Amino acid sequence: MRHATRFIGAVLLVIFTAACGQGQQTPAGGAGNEAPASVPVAAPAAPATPEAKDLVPKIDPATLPVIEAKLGIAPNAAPPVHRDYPAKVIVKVEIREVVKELADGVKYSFWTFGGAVPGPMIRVRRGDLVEFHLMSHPGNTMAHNIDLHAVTGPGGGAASSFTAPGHQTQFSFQALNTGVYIYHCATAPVPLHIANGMYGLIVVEPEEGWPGVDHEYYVVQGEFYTKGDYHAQGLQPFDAQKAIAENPSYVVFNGRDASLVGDRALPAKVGEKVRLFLGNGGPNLVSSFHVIGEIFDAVYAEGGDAVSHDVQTTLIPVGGSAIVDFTLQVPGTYILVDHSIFRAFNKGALGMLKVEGPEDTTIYSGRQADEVYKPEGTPPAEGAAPVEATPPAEGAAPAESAPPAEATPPAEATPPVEATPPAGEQKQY
Ligand SMILES: [Cu+2]
Repeated sequence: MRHATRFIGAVLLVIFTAACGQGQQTPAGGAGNEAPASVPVAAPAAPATPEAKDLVPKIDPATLPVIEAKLGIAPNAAPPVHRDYPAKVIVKVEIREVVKELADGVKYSFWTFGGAVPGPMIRVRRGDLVEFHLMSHPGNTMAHNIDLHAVTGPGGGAASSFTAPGHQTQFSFQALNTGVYIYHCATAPVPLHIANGMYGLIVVEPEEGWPGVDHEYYVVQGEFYTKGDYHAQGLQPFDAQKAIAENPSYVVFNGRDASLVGDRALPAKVGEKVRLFLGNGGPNLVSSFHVIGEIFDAVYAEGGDAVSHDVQTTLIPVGGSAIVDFTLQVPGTYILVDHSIFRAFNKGALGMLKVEGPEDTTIYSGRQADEVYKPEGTPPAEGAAPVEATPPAEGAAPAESAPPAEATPPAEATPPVEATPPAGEQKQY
């Protein structure tokens, strides 16, 4: 059996190598999907390169219905498009430079799309014509623009949208590709504009839409470089040296420490399906996005249309995205983290999803035992009183649902329930 597997593997390798070779013969600039007719194709059932999507049908802008975009304000996603025809979608976004809280007692001078970090979530349908209006509040001090990664065209719209304070600009683009795309300011110095919070997501739905879910949330990671350390109080200026060294004081979701914690946790119920539209504005750090205690049923990796199933942690590149879908079976508090874990517990990259509903003790039992463990041959400590297993204090939250305050050990660092031997085995000690 093992030999057979190896043999099949070798054959596949040969076919794959041959197929790649053919791909290299494709003239540059071609779609590369079809081998020349004269070249024999070794594996007709397995195309050498992925199929290209159908081209977006031509549109006549003059005949399109005109729709004002409904934007999503984080953590709420923009509503689904629910349309089976292309439209001209008007998007209006105002740039505002605002001083807001980055953490409790900590202020920062943000540059924003729409007054918040991230900027509003924009949602259109593949093939739509997007008419983009960028307004800059007269009180702003800097010129800004926008580079939308969903744009096919130079600069993603940056040059066409360069907008001085007290001005408004307009350009349009057709959304040719499905996916979840970051937008950001691209005015020099670009890193500073992004570091100050100028990013958000534009989602281009496939023509047929995505499967429906019960909740769609909008979460964008980004880091902030302040002169003071994490939680140093007062108005904190930007620290260029920390930014160049990629050593942020804060790594947060939705532009603020604890933006999804406590009363601001994302709500859901047992039995519901949740979809997260995830982005990473950076400016520097790739995110290893994980939800503690959940497995993603589906991940649209990098916001594209390739769907992976049964994923624990997904990478979100800077200037990139992902969609994750999962169903909730068990109530409790689920912790959203960047699994580069010091960021989660020491720099703010931590959020919560609070799930209410009935327990299912088959799927997850909760703690079944906590008894004294004394391996054979362990001498009793001199004069030590026998240690009784201490029941948790009444009213104390279980580790899984405890809000990880600074001094609280992280949920993952607590002795995992799985490590506790079943009660039957434990009795032999
Ligand atoms: Cu800017």
